[in-house]
Amino acid sequence: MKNSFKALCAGALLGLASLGSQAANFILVNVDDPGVGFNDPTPATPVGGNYGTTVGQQRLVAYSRALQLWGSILKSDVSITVLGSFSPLSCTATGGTLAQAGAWNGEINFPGAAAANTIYPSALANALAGQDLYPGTDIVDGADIGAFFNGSLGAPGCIEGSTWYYGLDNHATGAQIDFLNVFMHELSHGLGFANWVNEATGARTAGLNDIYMTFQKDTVTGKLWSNMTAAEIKAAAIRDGKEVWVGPNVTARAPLVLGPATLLGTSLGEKDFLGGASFGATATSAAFTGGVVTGVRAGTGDVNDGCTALTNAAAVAGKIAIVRRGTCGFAVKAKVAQDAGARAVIIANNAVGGGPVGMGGTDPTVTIPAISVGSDDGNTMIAAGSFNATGFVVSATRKAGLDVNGWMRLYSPTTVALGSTASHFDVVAEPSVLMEPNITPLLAASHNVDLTVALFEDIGWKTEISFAGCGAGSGSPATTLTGEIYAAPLFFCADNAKNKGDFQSCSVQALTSLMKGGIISGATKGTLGVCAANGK
Ligand SMILES: [Ca+2]
Ligand SMILES: [Ca+2]
Ligand SMILES: [Zn+2]
Repeated sequence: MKNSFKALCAGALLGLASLGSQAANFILVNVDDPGVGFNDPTPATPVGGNYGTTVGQQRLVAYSRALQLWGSILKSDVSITVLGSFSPLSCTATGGTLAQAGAWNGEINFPGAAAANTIYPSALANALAGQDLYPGTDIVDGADIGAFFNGSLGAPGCIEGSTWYYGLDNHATGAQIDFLNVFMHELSHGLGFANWVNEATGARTAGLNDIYMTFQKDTVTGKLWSNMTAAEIKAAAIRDGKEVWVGPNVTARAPLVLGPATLLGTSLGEKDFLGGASFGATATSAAFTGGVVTGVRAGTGDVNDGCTALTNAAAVAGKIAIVRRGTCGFAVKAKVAQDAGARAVIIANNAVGGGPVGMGGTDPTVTIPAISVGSDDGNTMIAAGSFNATGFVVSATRKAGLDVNGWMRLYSPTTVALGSTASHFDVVAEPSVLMEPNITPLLAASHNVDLTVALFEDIGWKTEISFAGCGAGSGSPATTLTGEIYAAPLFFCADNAKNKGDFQSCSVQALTSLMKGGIISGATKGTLGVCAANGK
């Protein structure tokens, strides 16, 4: 089919399991060989609501829960086919691949497409078109998503000391990696939380835009990625802090999910900063409270680069110095500032539009603390010559993860991380969200997917509560504005109930507490109550 694009390469089809009725019905295609992965017969003790008694069963149960959860949220009349595996992936004793997942096929110019000549992941394209646009030569070829997990994790020679936690309650401890959180994250990539661009080259898949990139904006040029050349995309992809998501749903809901940003207070306004330099003392708020003076050196070039002795040491002494990145190492600049008598140093990025950067380098003789600021802020601060800093302040106006315009930042490290760059929210989001590049300890995707649903709605997904037994089309939202999954308590009840009566009383209790907590309305409680009465 000429409008279809293969995104991943296929494995062999060995088994098929259907996962029952949801608004969006997911079909898991188990591509593991007998005896490994999903078929691993090693005995296991039931844990955290996962009743499986073999490693393979527990993998299947946890995998299925993630499909149920997304199935209870997303609306589609077309089954979503997921190729799943727990076979070994590449790894060493200390690191390696936890999972690989993404869209398996893409579609353009189908009935219901909002944008022309724009690639949609096939799960979303099928949902919008109301039909399977590419049945394929077989179920593997025509699948929508591939999600492959590293079944060797924790074995000798493979990320030793870690294990998967297959409980359904997000209670992983210590070195356990919470599989449900990881899979909820990976499945999101396959459902559309990813662009189809190679950020190392700027090249598009088949030379076409994709729906995700139509919401990605570079705030330095003011252009959407869909309006950029490959060279412009390549340059933008590494502008840390300057790549944002401009979809209306994420933009509206992010302030409800995120906490306040910690910024450097100054007489010139609040500024983004980054601490944690690999040299010098720990950066504290007290150390960055007081007068700041721009460092000046003799000679040509950027006289504010702090690479040789400062000529205004008398003004800098006892103050916080500010100098600019470039020509010499960060630790060199810190030492020059220290030698001039500075008690702390701010180093401004010199890359056009660049944000604060992590600062490496070693010099055990550096004893003053250092932080970095972005180039635009840095230029303003350096041009001022002197100003006042008021330490690290909890911003009254800015949320952690949003840029100065209130847009959600996308992950754009200064070195491209293929597969991670741009297709995640930025790590600066706090509390951390599901779609940051790293799975963090406080995530609870068993019942909350924070801003992921908002992004799905931005790219065109319809969402609607559904639960086995109540069918599709109840017309109620599937999550709260902060991403709490309405059906999640009912899944918990189903996990733990011995019989239908148990399930119903548990469900009524769960729904009542949601209503009393102001999470769902009385009307939604009624809708879900019908589902609950028919479930289990
Ligand atoms: Ca298909
Ligand atoms: Ca974070
Ligand atoms: Zn990811």
